Amino acid sequence: MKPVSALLCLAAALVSTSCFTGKSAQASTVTPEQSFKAADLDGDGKVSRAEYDSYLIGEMFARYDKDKDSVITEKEFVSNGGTKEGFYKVNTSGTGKITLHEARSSAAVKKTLAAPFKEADTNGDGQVTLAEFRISREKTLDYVR
Ligand SMILES: [Ca+2]
Ligand SMILES: [Ca+2]
Ligand SMILES: [Ca+2]
Repeated sequence: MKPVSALLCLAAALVSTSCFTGKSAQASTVTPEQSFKAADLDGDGKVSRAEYDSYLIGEMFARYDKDKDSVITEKEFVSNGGTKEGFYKVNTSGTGKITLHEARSSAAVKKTLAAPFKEADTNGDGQVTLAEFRISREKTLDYVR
């Protein structure tokens, strides 16, 4: 199965805003350290897969939910560069509105985030350190291109 490109934009949330703004030249004001700290929920200096997913999905959700009503509509999803197919892959309830809970529990989203996490975790111990995170930033950018 081919990954849904719109969902790959979630992975870009950590490293770039280009997927969402369409302006790749626009530099992000968020440093890798800041992103890493935000992702490391328990503050142990490592980002686990669960923390990684949680952070990226939260970021993605905030970006897609333009009107901040805590749901992503099909219109919001598509206007952010997503596809209808991608939308209904996440919106398993078929209500036309993706909730944060739905996004977090989406198998499609988790599946999409497996590859960038694996790339980031260069020594394969299931945790991403800041050093690994720094290296992976560039790789993730390549991945989502
Ligand atoms: Ca952690
Ligand atoms: Ca909304
Ligand atoms: Ca690691």
